[in-house]
Amino acid sequence: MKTAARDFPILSRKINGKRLVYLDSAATAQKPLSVIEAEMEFYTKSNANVHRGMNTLSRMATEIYEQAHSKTAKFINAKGMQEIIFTKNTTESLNLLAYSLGEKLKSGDEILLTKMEHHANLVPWQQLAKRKGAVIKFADITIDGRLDMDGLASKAGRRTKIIAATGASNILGTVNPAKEIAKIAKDCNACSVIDAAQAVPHIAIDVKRIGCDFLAFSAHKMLGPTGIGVLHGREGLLEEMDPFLTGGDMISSVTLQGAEWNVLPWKFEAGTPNIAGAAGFGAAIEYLEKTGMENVEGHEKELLKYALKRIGEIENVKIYGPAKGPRVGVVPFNIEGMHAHDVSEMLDRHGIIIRAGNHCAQPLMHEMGIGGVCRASFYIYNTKRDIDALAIAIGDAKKVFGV
Ligand code: C6P
Repeated sequence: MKTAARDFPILSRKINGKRLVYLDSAATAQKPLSVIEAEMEFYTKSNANVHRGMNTLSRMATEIYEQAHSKTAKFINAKGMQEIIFTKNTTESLNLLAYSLGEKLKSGDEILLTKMEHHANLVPWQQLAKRKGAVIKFADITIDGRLDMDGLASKAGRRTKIIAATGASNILGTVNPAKEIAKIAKDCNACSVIDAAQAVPHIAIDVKRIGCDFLAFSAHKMLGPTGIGVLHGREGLLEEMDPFLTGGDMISSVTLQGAEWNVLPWKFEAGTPNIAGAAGFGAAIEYLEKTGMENVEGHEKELLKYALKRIGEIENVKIYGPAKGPRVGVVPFNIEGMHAHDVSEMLDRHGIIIRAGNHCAQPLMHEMGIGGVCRASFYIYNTKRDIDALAIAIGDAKKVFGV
């Protein structure tokens, strides 16, 4: 992708005397200058609290903050900013749901998840099930790393109240059929929740087309700042839910006896939010829109194809994940005879940043029968040259370890 790498200042630095090759965007993406500058501009020109003062600065801050909501709504084709709640990250968005949506669950109700979930879309539901006496069921994964959709459909039934699934796996890269999952939920009157932390940054997402009830994602994985995340929810459902956090700004009136809630989305945004983060997030969305999500997707597809071939050719390297079907730019692999952490450390010596371990998805590791895995993940600033560097460094690591 022509534009990308030079827009990202960090990519011109060296690591251990070598060119930085950043292959860990699934953990967090690097930031273009426009995002860094948007945060700086907010602090240098408009810093004030939002929704709190009839003064010029507060009005400017409020406008920037609200515009970021509108840009997000447009980016995923939501009805409007009333359906966009800013949180700290995907994890907080899913916890919000497990409390606010989960409140209506009763003993014996069922929550349907999958065996490829990140802990963020598993532990909050486990806690909810404990509080309410609900039952959690899991859809299986096929041998080639896809969701067993027939199994998922057969496990959904009269008692199912929530179906929560990842839009794209952070380890396998598998893109799940969110529209079909939402339809299965709708057919049994359950709410659908899509953990789109690894989907929104990489593929064009249209919540109206998918038809899901809720969608969660993080700004930091899509070129934006850390500390800001999104929960998209259907307006009618958000109206029915009580807030998870309470306090300032989320109320319309308060007496000593009680309180009335503010309108959406502010009802779910208690306290001073991450305003500078929202300014940066708005700039990140603008950057992705200018690039075009179809180009982001196309670029990653090409890199993925190249990486699967290039890394797949190396002897004693096992690559995981589906051989066919939609998949984001994530390559999980292990080198026979080497611990994933050792591989990661050896690659670091070459200036190559990957992630190794269980990637916050221990049950999936268990399903795959492995303790950990190396993961190279791509984004718009990566090139085939980065993959060549990875392949050479893997070869070198094997030599050093004699495997
Ligand atoms: N996965 C990874 O290296 P937060 O940390 O709240 O922004 O995102 C949580 C999360 C939820 N769902 C999926 C599918 C994810 O991949 C992540 C974050 C990172 O894989 C950090 S553990």
